[in-house]
Amino acid sequence: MITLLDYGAGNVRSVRNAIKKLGYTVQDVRSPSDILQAERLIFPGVGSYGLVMERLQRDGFIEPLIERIRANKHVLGICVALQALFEGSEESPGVAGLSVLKGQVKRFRASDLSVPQIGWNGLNLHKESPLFARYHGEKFYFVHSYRATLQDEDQDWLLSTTDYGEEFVSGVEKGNVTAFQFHPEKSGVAGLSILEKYLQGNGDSVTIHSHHQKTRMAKRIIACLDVRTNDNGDLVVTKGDQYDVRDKGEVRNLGKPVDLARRYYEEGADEITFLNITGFRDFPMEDQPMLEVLRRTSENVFVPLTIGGGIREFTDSNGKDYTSLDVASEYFRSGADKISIGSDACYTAEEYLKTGKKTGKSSIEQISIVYGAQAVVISVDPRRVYVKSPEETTHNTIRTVIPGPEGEEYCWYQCTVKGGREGRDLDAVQLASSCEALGAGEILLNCIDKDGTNSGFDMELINHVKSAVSIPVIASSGAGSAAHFVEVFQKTDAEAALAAGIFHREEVPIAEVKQALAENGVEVR
Ligand code: 1PR
Repeated sequence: MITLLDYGAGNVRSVRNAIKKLGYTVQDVRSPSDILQAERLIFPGVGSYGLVMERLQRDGFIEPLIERIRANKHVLGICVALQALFEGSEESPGVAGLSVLKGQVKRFRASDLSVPQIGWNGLNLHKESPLFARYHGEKFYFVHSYRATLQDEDQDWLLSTTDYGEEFVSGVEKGNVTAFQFHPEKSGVAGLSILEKYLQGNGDSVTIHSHHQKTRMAKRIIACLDVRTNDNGDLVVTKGDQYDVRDKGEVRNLGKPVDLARRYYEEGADEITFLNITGFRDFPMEDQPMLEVLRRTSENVFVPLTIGGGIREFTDSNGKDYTSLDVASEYFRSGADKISIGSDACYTAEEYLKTGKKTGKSSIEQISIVYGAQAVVISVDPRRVYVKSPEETTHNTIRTVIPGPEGEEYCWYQCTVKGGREGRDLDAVQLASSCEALGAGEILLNCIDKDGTNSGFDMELINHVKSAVSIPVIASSGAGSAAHFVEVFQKTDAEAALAAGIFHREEVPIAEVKQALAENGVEVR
């Protein structure tokens, strides 16, 4: 029996599912005394620092947690829970942490690396721990903008460090109290094995060989599932050519979302993305099948799940208002780690560019404040607009090696909404940089011209947008071979590459992509 401290701040479903998958029963903390009485307590980390501390305070959990840690009873903290052990964080100035460890958690300083750190990175172990018996350098999933370091007096807590521009504390352990900055429940087989050792409560200690090398973050390979209801009313994975998903009038059916997601997880995908492509029409809170897809997927898939489509405020037929935060929260509760916003991000960016003011009311701002920037992805659906010279438009242009139909040497990337159906007076750089300013944590950069063409990613677009933001960029659209992934990581600084068609049609296995990358010196999991 494992006790879970669910303070209702995000996706705790994954931790719950991971524990269940490992054959244990989960009991929730209902009152402060449960914290003291639990045999083994898991303290998951979701939400921003301030939100976590506020919830713990509200429920009267702070004192018993400190008491439990001081009494050396079993605790496993994850992500923000590690940070909560410290006195405070730059993320939420003035909010007191549990203060078991000295010092403040600070934002990554790295200037040439994207923040948040989102992805798979390794560990350097600094002490023996039964949890890492037979650890062979596997990578774990990190997602955070703030990182901890230990003061001299707390060095006896140091379990592991990781490098991301600088060396930070990725694990602490003293006696029966352990905390990780990474998410074991999102770290595939390697993460589940650590969790299993913790739950079993036994395992041999390992001898640490101290030949430390800097850990390296892997480039992520993401499998994307465009989901919609077909004309028979079944929820199917579909795939378009330049966003047209119909073939002879019928919506293409490439499989069932839950089954495909599981297959990609087992084949080594680093992340799974679901896009509810008709979400702009249907209201997701009434779209129970999509929530059910998430719930069922998260029972068997232990890598990050992103869901997009239809995230916006909405008034239903009974006149009940929902904020975009309500919609996103429902997705998080159902097993999503990140949400992705498409159309609504365009409208928000347009408003922001017009007024230069942050209202605090946009979906991006609301969700990012509560769940953290790393939980908010912006899905960009641009298409090329050719011009003869940059003076012809007020938009950000590039000089392109792929000339237009009339030999034009310049183009800009026009953002679209409603699944590419409507072009806006907004370019991809404007959208990405406005959304970053409003608190988005990642850009999912599609390209309508390339989507479904198997002709390779649009390097020019990726470099254009990547150079305008300091948050991670996922390259998407056009992958047709393993070589295209090698090319995108060699020619751009994208942190991740996403594909749909080649995986659905089983043209290129994920393992082949990873192998090609490794052979070309690109770090992979
Ligand atoms: O606008 O917030 O409701 O979100 C709707 C979401 O649905 C957006 O993220 C948008 O990208 C997506 N979407 C809408 N219509 C389509 C469509 O295809 N008709 N999906 C669509 C297009 C492209 C990627 C695709 C890559 C890789 N998204 O999903 O997976 O292009 O494809 P490939 O490897 O086969 O080339 P909102």
